[in-house]
Amino acid sequence: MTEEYDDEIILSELPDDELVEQMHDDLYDGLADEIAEGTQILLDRGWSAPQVLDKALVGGMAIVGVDFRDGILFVPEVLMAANAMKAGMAILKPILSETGAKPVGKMVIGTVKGDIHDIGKNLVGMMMEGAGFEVIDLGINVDAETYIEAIEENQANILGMSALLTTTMPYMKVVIDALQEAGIRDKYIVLVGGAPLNDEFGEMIGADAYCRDAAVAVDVAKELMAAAS
Ligand code: B1M
Repeated sequence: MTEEYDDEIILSELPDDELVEQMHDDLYDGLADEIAEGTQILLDRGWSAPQVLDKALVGGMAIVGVDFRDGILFVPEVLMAANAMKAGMAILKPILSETGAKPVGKMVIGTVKGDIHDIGKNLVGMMMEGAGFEVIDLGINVDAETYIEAIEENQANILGMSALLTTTMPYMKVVIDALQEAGIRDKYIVLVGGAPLNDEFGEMIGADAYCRDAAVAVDVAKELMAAAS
């Protein structure tokens, strides 16, 4: 064994708090295999999937976000970090989306036109599935026509839109206006989310609710479904 291997960090030997810190570093460095390994270790130690997601993955991505904003990290590095985050999410997905119950409703979700950020949207989809909703994910860069076709064809109850850029969030209003013009706005619950949004924006564009995070999206979806029935 060479010297360099002597220094190798064995993730499974770290106590929980150091492992989480190491995972933040590994996410920052875009190390997908290590993130997958760390995620599995925490689950094996009895952490719940939402705990791992929140503390190890979302917490790590928040650090990446700050350094991206400050010009310390650039798009290629952030893409690597996003891929590493997805490796962890792939392990959590079956747990977060597992449900024995029959679907409580249908949601069509997508990231709006011009925007390719999909991590938050994917998370919302997983959590909604976990809460018993059937989720039809349209992916990224979705235009109004595609959203409308999908909700109508699938007879969905909820339309979910995600936007992470201040330049793409106004497109949500374009979609809602298109629903109005087609005379079908009141048939659907429209939920919006994404880091640059807030309650006022949601209200201003005519959405039924702005959802701060995936857990809120689930709660609000359930509440509004119950109120509509
Ligand atoms: Co981008 N990016 N990015 N980026 N990126 C942000 C958003 C930014 C805030 C970074 C920064 O400057 N600090 C900034 C936006 C600034 C602004 O508009 N004010 C930014 C920028 C500028 C850009 C580019 C323009 C950079 C460039 O090219 N120069 C470019 C745009 C590309 C495009 O979309 N056209 C770009 C590109 C990228 C990557 C491709 C490198 C990568 C995306 C990879 C991917 O998604 N597959 C990326 C990433 C990773 C980020 C940050 C670092 C992290 C986003 C993320 O995944 N967060 C981000 C910084 C940040 O947000 N702090 C940033 C983790 C995720 C779990 O949180 O997405 O907020 P979030 O989702 C949450 C809630 O918001 C909510 O629930 C989720 C889970 O709890 N939610 C919903 C989200 N969607 C919802 C939908 C709902 C309900 C709730 O529907 C009902």
